[in-house]
Amino acid sequence: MTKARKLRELLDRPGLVAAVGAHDALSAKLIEAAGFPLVWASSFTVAASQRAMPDVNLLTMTENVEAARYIHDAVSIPVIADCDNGYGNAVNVIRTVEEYEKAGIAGISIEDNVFPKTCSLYPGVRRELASVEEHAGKIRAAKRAQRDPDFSVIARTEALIAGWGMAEALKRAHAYAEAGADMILVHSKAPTAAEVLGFMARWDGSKPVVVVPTLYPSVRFEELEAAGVKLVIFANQVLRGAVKGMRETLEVLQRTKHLQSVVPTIVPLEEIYRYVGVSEFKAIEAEFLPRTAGNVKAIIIAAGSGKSLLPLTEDRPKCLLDIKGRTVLDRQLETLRACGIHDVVVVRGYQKHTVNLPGLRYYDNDRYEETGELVSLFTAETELEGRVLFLYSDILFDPAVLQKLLRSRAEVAIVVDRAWMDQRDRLIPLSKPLDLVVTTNPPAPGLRSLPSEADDRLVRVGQRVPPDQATGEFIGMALFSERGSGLLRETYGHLLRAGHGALHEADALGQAAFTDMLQELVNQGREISCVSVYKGWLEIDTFEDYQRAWAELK
Ligand code: SPV
Ligand code: MG
Repeated sequence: MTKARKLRELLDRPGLVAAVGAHDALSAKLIEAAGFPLVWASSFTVAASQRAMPDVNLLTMTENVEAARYIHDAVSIPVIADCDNGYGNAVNVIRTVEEYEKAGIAGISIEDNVFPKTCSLYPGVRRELASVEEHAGKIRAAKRAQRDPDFSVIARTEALIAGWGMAEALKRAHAYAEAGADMILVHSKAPTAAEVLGFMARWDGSKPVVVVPTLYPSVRFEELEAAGVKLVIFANQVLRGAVKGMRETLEVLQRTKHLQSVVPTIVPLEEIYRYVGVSEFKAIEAEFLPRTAGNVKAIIIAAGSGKSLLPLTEDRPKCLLDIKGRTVLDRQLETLRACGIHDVVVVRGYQKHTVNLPGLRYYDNDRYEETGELVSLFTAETELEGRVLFLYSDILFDPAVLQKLLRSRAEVAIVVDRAWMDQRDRLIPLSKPLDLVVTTNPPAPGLRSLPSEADDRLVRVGQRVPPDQATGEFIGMALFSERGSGLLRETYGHLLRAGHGALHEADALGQAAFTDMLQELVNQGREISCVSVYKGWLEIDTFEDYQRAWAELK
């Protein structure tokens, strides 16, 4: 439905309608968000905010139509544009209608000021009105020029503003109604509503009436409605409120020179992000831009106490174990950065004060002793949005492993080491529990194979997967797309709401491992893509692992 049609339908309903003046696209969005059904693209506020100029026809039609187009583009509700006097005579009015219709504007208002005009509100300025004939001619020209029959033309009389009296106002209103105006705007600078209410008492009702009570703000909506007014315009209050907000913020900033001092009185950045559509922008990026790691955030789960490595971990978590002068965490960060990931979150717990490298964001799971990885991950729940790389804090990996994972377009993808399949006979019985997986299309075992064309999906994962059935080992690295992160949050939310019962291999949700969540996603019918690698990583979980890392790493 066109906005011109929407405006017609809005005004066809019984009762008074309120439109609010916008000075730009953002203020228009706020007006819509506040629940108003109609925007007034005000000449007064556009001139004031965009050019800091008086409302006296200094802005050209082109400047005004551009401002109105931006306002229209930002909202789904209709916009009535204030076109002053039509920027000249009837010839100019015709082009004005053409341009505003092309811009998507639902209706325009044209006032019977001469060109150049003077704002109706300014006290003590010269006022001249166009003749009735001239203005009626402009209204006829406007009505003939419009292409869309639903487009509305409001004829505005300044007779009361100019002090020409009620009889003149009524005479002009009738003439403009006869010329084809869809509505009559009767403007008044009287300090009370008495003047416009007097107009309404004498008006024959042949066309709906519009008022702008800026200078008689005490009038109530119900009073105007009872008098039969159809449209009331709150023309400039949003701009005036914004100026007060800006001025107060500036006063505090000037006094304190400290940003924190204004934080309580300004909107959070996220609110601006919402109005300008940052999440829509991110979705477009994710769908259409080539995949890079630039927008991936890594979340490293480093809360656990690492008991299997005592006494090495007496005073530090596993991620701070030193291997030839650099910690596991240093080495992970180096690999992440080499792969283009610079946004890193660490969930700490055990010996949390020791994990404090600069440039990372930290979340603390202080209940690390009694809770599992999933609780640690959700300690950083607010970070679980966009593309997220999940990482155990005790693995070291070749950049090629991560690069392969980053190419995945799946909602959820995990890295699976296939070396397991060739080694399993040697490894069974297991010397320690491993996160084993069963997948749909594992590569053929034995020497040499090409990756399968078919996508390999996770079927089972966890430490209780029978080793003789396992087709690989989960290395502790997973990638969630924007939708995948949302899915993870939703699923966890459902599990929390459903109570804290067992989750797969865990006796309770609070103790669940990350693999229990992967299994839950699979069981709910979600596809988890398995990215195959062949070795290329180490885990530092036991003393033997640690010795091996010392031996292998430079
Ligand atoms: C405007 O908002 O630009 C108007 C209303 O035309 S007034 O400023 O009262 O003239
Ligand atoms: Mg105006």
